[in-house]
Amino acid sequence: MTIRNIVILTGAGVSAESGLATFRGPDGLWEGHRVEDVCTPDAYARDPALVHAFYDARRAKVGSVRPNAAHEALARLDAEWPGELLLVTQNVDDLHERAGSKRLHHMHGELTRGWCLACDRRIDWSGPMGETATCPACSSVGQVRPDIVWFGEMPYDMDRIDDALRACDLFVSIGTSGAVYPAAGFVQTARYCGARTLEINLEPSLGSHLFDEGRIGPASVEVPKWVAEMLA
Ligand code: BJW
Repeated sequence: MTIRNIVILTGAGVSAESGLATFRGPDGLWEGHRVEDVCTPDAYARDPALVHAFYDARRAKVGSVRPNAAHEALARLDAEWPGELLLVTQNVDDLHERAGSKRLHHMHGELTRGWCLACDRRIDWSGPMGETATCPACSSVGQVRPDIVWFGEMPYDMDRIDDALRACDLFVSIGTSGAVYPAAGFVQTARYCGARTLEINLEPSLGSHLFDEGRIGPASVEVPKWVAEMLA
């Protein structure tokens, strides 16, 4: 089968070796809270200080880490692959773009963006946000929340992702547990439309039986190997 169009999905595992905690691993709790208890609109309405503290801490941590060999290899594939390619990340860190990826979509939002609930604008954000942030666009105070897709909210640009999945010849899932939808269902869409499917993970994910091929190992080793094969 000739491969021209590729869709790649990444999850927290691709950034783990840069030093960012995954959500559902042994280090997956944040100060005793499960991600499902912090990353919801209800949790934000109930305790905005807690949710801001979670994201302020993660924004600070991301600023202190660097892309690893997996991010770099995916950026190389983006630069050198002659066909269509879309890298869809569930991650809210900016390590893919810092490595150089261009054809990139953050389906769960970005730590470096805020969303003003008063004027509905998305704005670049660095440093802490907290409960009393002033919107640089409309000057409202205390109305800016992290521009992150929480449980029960619609991930960004699903139509674009769906079109890419339906047109791809190869779907590759890297470092994601397959616990969160709609991302966990991408493999089924791609398969249904005739794509070959590959999973790269430290251990088989919940949906590993849906993939044609699984490569078990750290992303920093397995992704550069796979990219080298694709570009050979
Ligand atoms: C390595 C590695 C190394 C480690 N090398 N690998 C019941 C059934 C089905 C669905 C639902 C349901 N009830 C509710 C839903 C829907 C809900 C959902 O899926 N809930 C589940 C808990 C069941 N989903 C939603 O609400 C979503 N919205 C939605 O569905 O809208 C309606 C809709 C309808 C139709 C079409 C489209 C939409 C929104 C989901 C928002 C998720 N948000 C979060 C938090 C915000 C972002 C943030 O703060 O960072 O996103 S949750 C959290 O999980 C985060 C992640 O992006 C996401 C996925 O986690 P990920 O990346 O897979 O991390 P882990 O930790 O789970 O796994 C890490 C993996 O890496 C592991 O496999 C390791 O082995 C591996 N690994 N080191 C390679 N070195």
